[in-house]
Amino acid sequence: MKKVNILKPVLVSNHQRAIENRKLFDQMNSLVINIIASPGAGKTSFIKRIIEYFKDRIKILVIEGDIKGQIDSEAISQTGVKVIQINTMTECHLDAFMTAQVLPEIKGSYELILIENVGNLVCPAEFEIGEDFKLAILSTPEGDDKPFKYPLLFHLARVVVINKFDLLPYVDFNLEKAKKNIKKENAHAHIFTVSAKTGNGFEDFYKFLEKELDAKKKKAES
Ligand SMILES: Nc1nc2c(ncn2[C@@H]2O[C@H](COP(=O)(O)OP(=O)(O)OP(=O)(O)O)[C@@H](O)[C@H]2O)c(=O)[nH]1
Ligand SMILES: [Mg+2]
Repeated sequence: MKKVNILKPVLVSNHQRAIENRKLFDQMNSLVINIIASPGAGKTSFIKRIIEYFKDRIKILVIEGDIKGQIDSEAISQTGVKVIQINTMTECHLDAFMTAQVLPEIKGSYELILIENVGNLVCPAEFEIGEDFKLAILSTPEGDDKPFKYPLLFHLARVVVINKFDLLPYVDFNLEKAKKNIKKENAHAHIFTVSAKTGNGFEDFYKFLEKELDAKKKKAES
Protein backbone atom coordinates (compact mmCIF):
# COMPACT_ATOMS: atom_id res chain seq x y z
CA MET A 1 0.00 0.00 0.00
CA LYS A 2 1.29 3.47 -0.85
CA LYS A 3 1.90 5.65 2.20
CA VAL A 4 0.96 9.34 1.97
CA ASN A 5 2.69 11.70 4.35
CA ILE A 6 0.10 14.36 5.22
CA LEU A 7 1.81 15.75 8.32
CA LYS A 8 4.09 18.09 6.39
CA PRO A 9 1.34 19.92 4.43
CA VAL A 10 -0.78 20.11 7.60
CA LEU A 11 2.08 21.75 9.47
CA VAL A 12 2.80 24.11 6.56
CA SER A 13 -0.78 25.39 6.41
CA ASN A 14 -0.86 25.61 10.22
CA HIS A 15 2.34 27.69 10.07
CA GLN A 16 0.72 30.10 7.56
CA ARG A 17 -2.33 30.54 9.81
CA ALA A 18 -0.05 31.03 12.84
CA ILE A 19 1.65 33.91 11.02
CA GLU A 20 -1.79 35.53 10.49
CA ASN A 21 -2.67 34.99 14.17
CA ARG A 22 0.63 36.54 15.23
CA LYS A 23 -0.09 39.63 13.11
CA LEU A 24 -3.48 39.98 14.81
CA PHE A 25 -1.96 39.53 18.28
CA ASP A 26 0.67 42.14 17.39
CA GLN A 27 -2.06 44.57 16.31
CA MET A 28 -3.64 44.03 19.74
CA ASN A 29 -0.21 44.74 21.34
CA SER A 30 -0.53 41.53 23.34
CA LEU A 31 2.33 39.40 24.59
CA VAL A 32 1.18 35.84 23.92
CA ILE A 33 2.64 32.83 25.77
CA ASN A 34 1.87 29.24 24.77
CA ILE A 35 2.14 27.14 27.95
CA ILE A 36 2.88 23.46 27.33
CA ALA A 37 3.38 20.62 29.81
CA SER A 38 2.27 17.11 30.77
CA PRO A 39 -1.17 16.60 32.31
CA GLY A 40 -1.03 17.76 35.93
CA ALA A 41 2.43 19.41 35.73
CA GLY A 42 0.94 22.63 37.11
CA LYS A 43 -0.06 24.77 34.10
CA THR A 44 -3.25 26.14 35.67
CA SER A 45 -1.57 26.66 39.06
CA PHE A 46 1.28 28.55 37.34
CA ILE A 47 -1.19 30.75 35.42
CA LYS A 48 -3.02 31.56 38.66
CA ARG A 49 0.26 32.75 40.23
CA ILE A 50 0.93 35.08 37.28
CA ILE A 51 -2.62 36.45 37.45
CA GLU A 52 -2.33 37.03 41.19
CA TYR A 53 0.90 39.01 40.76
CA PHE A 54 0.08 41.04 37.63
CA LYS A 55 -3.69 41.48 37.47
CA ASP A 56 -3.86 44.86 39.25
CA ARG A 57 -1.35 46.36 36.79
CA ILE A 58 -2.15 44.89 33.39
CA LYS A 59 -5.07 43.35 31.52
CA ILE A 60 -4.74 39.58 31.19
CA LEU A 61 -6.70 37.12 29.06
CA VAL A 62 -6.46 33.34 29.36
CA ILE A 63 -7.26 30.87 26.59
CA GLU A 64 -7.82 27.36 27.94
CA GLY A 65 -7.24 24.37 25.70
CA ASP A 66 -8.71 21.09 26.90
CA ILE A 67 -9.95 17.99 25.14
CA LYS A 68 -13.19 18.20 27.14
CA GLY A 69 -14.87 20.29 29.84
CA GLN A 70 -14.11 23.62 31.43
CA ILE A 71 -12.77 22.82 34.89
CA ASP A 72 -9.67 25.00 34.45
CA SER A 73 -11.65 27.87 32.87
CA GLU A 74 -13.98 27.92 35.85
CA ALA A 75 -11.01 28.02 38.24
CA ILE A 76 -9.39 30.89 36.31
CA SER A 77 -12.70 32.80 36.03
CA GLN A 78 -12.79 32.98 39.83
CA THR A 79 -9.74 35.28 39.70
CA GLY A 80 -11.85 37.79 37.75
CA VAL A 81 -9.79 37.41 34.58
CA LYS A 82 -11.54 36.81 31.24
CA VAL A 83 -11.19 33.23 29.95
CA ILE A 84 -11.97 31.71 26.56
CA GLN A 85 -12.37 27.93 26.38
CA ILE A 86 -11.38 25.81 23.41
CA ASN A 87 -12.40 22.14 23.52
CA THR A 88 -10.34 20.17 21.04
CA MET A 89 -12.59 17.05 21.30
CA THR A 90 -10.27 14.44 19.81
CA GLU A 91 -7.12 16.49 19.21
CA CYS A 92 -4.22 16.34 21.68
CA HIS A 93 -3.10 19.94 21.00
CA LEU A 94 -4.28 23.41 20.06
CA ASP A 95 -3.55 24.53 16.52
CA ALA A 96 -3.52 27.86 14.74
CA PHE A 97 -6.96 27.33 13.15
CA MET A 98 -8.69 26.55 16.46
CA THR A 99 -7.04 29.64 17.94
CA ALA A 100 -8.13 31.78 14.98
CA GLN A 101 -11.74 30.74 15.56
CA VAL A 102 -11.81 32.35 19.01
CA LEU A 103 -9.94 35.53 18.10
CA PRO A 104 -13.20 37.43 17.34
CA GLU A 105 -14.21 36.79 20.98
CA ILE A 106 -11.33 38.96 22.14
CA LYS A 107 -12.84 42.37 22.73
CA GLY A 108 -10.64 45.18 23.98
CA SER A 109 -6.93 45.04 24.53
CA TYR A 110 -4.92 42.74 26.74
CA GLU A 111 -1.23 43.26 27.49
CA LEU A 112 -0.83 39.56 28.29
CA ILE A 113 -2.53 36.51 26.77
CA LEU A 114 -1.74 33.20 28.46
CA ILE A 115 -2.67 30.10 26.51
CA GLU A 116 -2.88 26.80 28.41
CA ASN A 117 -2.36 24.10 25.81
CA VAL A 118 -3.71 20.55 26.12
CA GLY A 119 -1.69 18.50 28.63
CA ASN A 120 0.88 16.71 26.49
CA LEU A 121 4.63 17.00 25.83
CA VAL A 122 4.49 15.88 22.20
CA CYS A 123 1.99 17.34 19.69
CA PRO A 124 1.44 20.81 21.24
CA ALA A 125 5.10 21.46 20.42
CA GLU A 126 4.53 20.70 16.72
CA PHE A 127 1.70 23.19 16.16
CA GLU A 128 2.43 26.91 16.36
CA ILE A 129 -0.57 29.03 17.26
CA GLY A 130 0.80 32.55 16.78
CA GLU A 131 2.48 32.88 20.16
CA ASP A 132 5.42 35.15 20.98
CA PHE A 133 7.05 32.20 22.70
CA LYS A 134 6.50 28.76 24.14
CA LEU A 135 6.90 28.15 27.86
CA ALA A 136 7.41 24.53 28.90
CA ILE A 137 6.69 23.34 32.42
CA LEU A 138 8.47 20.28 33.75
CA SER A 139 7.41 19.10 37.20
CA THR A 140 9.81 17.26 39.47
CA PRO A 141 7.74 14.03 39.86
CA GLU A 142 7.96 13.52 36.07
CA GLY A 143 11.73 12.95 36.25
CA ASP A 144 14.81 14.81 35.01
CA ASP A 145 15.00 12.75 31.80
CA LYS A 146 11.93 14.29 30.12
CA PRO A 147 13.83 16.99 28.16
CA PHE A 148 15.96 14.18 26.72
CA LYS A 149 12.98 11.93 25.84
CA TYR A 150 10.70 14.69 24.49
CA PRO A 151 13.27 16.96 22.84
CA LEU A 152 11.17 19.06 20.44
CA LEU A 153 9.30 21.00 23.12
CA PHE A 154 12.48 21.75 25.06
CA HIS A 155 14.26 22.66 21.85
CA LEU A 156 11.57 25.22 20.95
CA ALA A 157 10.66 26.65 24.36
CA ARG A 158 12.21 30.03 25.16
CA VAL A 159 11.37 29.43 28.82
CA VAL A 160 11.42 26.22 30.86
CA VAL A 161 9.84 26.28 34.30
CA ILE A 162 10.73 23.46 36.69
CA ASN A 163 7.68 23.24 38.95
CA LYS A 164 6.78 21.33 42.13
CA PHE A 165 10.19 22.11 43.58
CA ASP A 166 8.66 21.66 47.05
CA LEU A 167 8.46 17.91 46.24
CA LEU A 168 12.19 17.57 45.57
CA PRO A 169 12.95 15.72 48.85
CA TYR A 170 10.37 13.07 47.96
CA VAL A 171 11.02 12.40 44.28
CA ASP A 172 13.83 11.12 42.09
CA PHE A 173 14.80 14.33 40.34
CA ASN A 174 18.31 15.67 39.85
CA LEU A 175 18.18 19.42 39.14
CA GLU A 176 21.64 19.60 37.57
CA LYS A 177 20.85 16.65 35.30
CA ALA A 178 17.54 18.24 34.26
CA LYS A 179 19.25 21.55 33.46
CA LYS A 180 21.95 19.73 31.47
CA ASN A 181 19.27 17.86 29.48
CA ILE A 182 17.43 21.13 28.78
CA LYS A 183 20.60 23.01 27.79
CA LYS A 184 21.62 20.18 25.45
CA GLU A 185 18.42 20.81 23.48
CA ASN A 186 18.39 24.56 23.89
CA ALA A 187 21.47 26.40 25.09
CA HIS A 188 19.58 29.72 25.36
CA ALA A 189 16.55 28.53 27.35
CA HIS A 190 15.67 30.63 30.40
CA ILE A 191 15.21 28.15 33.25
CA PHE A 192 13.25 28.96 36.41
CA THR A 193 12.72 26.74 39.43
CA VAL A 194 9.44 27.31 41.27
CA SER A 195 6.69 25.88 43.39
CA ALA A 196 3.28 27.01 42.18
CA LYS A 197 1.91 25.55 45.41
CA THR A 198 3.98 27.69 47.82
CA GLY A 199 4.87 30.58 45.47
CA ASN A 200 8.61 30.05 46.08
CA GLY A 201 11.00 30.93 43.28
CA PHE A 202 8.62 33.16 41.29
CA GLU A 203 10.48 36.47 41.82
CA ASP A 204 12.99 35.83 39.02
CA PHE A 205 10.24 34.72 36.65
CA TYR A 206 8.17 37.83 37.40
CA LYS A 207 11.22 40.02 36.60
CA PHE A 208 11.71 38.14 33.34
CA LEU A 209 8.04 38.56 32.41
CA GLU A 210 8.12 42.27 33.25
CA LYS A 211 11.02 42.68 30.80
CA GLU A 212 9.15 40.74 28.10
CA LEU A 213 6.03 42.90 28.63
CA ASP A 214 8.16 46.06 28.40
CA ALA A 215 9.84 44.85 25.20
CA LYS A 216 6.44 44.11 23.63
CA LYS A 217 5.17 47.57 24.63
CA LYS A 218 8.22 49.27 23.12
CA LYS A 219 7.81 47.27 19.92
CA ALA A 220 4.18 48.43 19.74
CA GLU A 221 5.19 52.08 20.25
CA SER A 222 7.98 52.03 17.63
N1 LIG B 1 3.19 19.93 45.55
C1 LIG B 1 2.87 20.69 44.51
N2 LIG B 1 1.72 20.51 43.87
C2 LIG B 1 1.44 21.32 42.82
C3 LIG B 1 2.30 22.34 42.38
N3 LIG B 1 1.74 22.94 41.30
C4 LIG B 1 0.57 22.32 41.09
N4 LIG B 1 0.38 21.34 42.01
C5 LIG B 1 -0.76 20.43 42.13
O1 LIG B 1 -0.72 19.54 41.01
C6 LIG B 1 -2.04 19.23 40.59
C7 LIG B 1 -2.21 19.61 39.12
O2 LIG B 1 -2.06 21.01 38.99
P1 LIG B 1 -2.70 21.83 37.79
O3 LIG B 1 -2.26 23.24 37.93
O4 LIG B 1 -4.15 21.54 37.70
O5 LIG B 1 -1.96 21.12 36.58
P2 LIG B 1 -2.27 21.27 35.00
O6 LIG B 1 -0.98 21.08 34.31
O7 LIG B 1 -3.01 22.51 34.75
O8 LIG B 1 -3.21 19.99 34.77
P3 LIG B 1 -4.11 19.66 33.45
O9 LIG B 1 -4.73 20.94 32.99
O10 LIG B 1 -5.11 18.68 33.95
O11 LIG B 1 -3.16 19.07 32.45
C8 LIG B 1 -2.99 20.01 41.51
O12 LIG B 1 -3.39 19.15 42.57
C9 LIG B 1 -2.09 21.14 42.04
O13 LIG B 1 -2.50 21.62 43.31
C10 LIG B 1 3.53 22.53 43.09
O14 LIG B 1 4.36 23.39 42.79
N5 LIG B 1 3.76 21.68 44.13
MG1 LIG C 1 -4.81 22.81 33.78
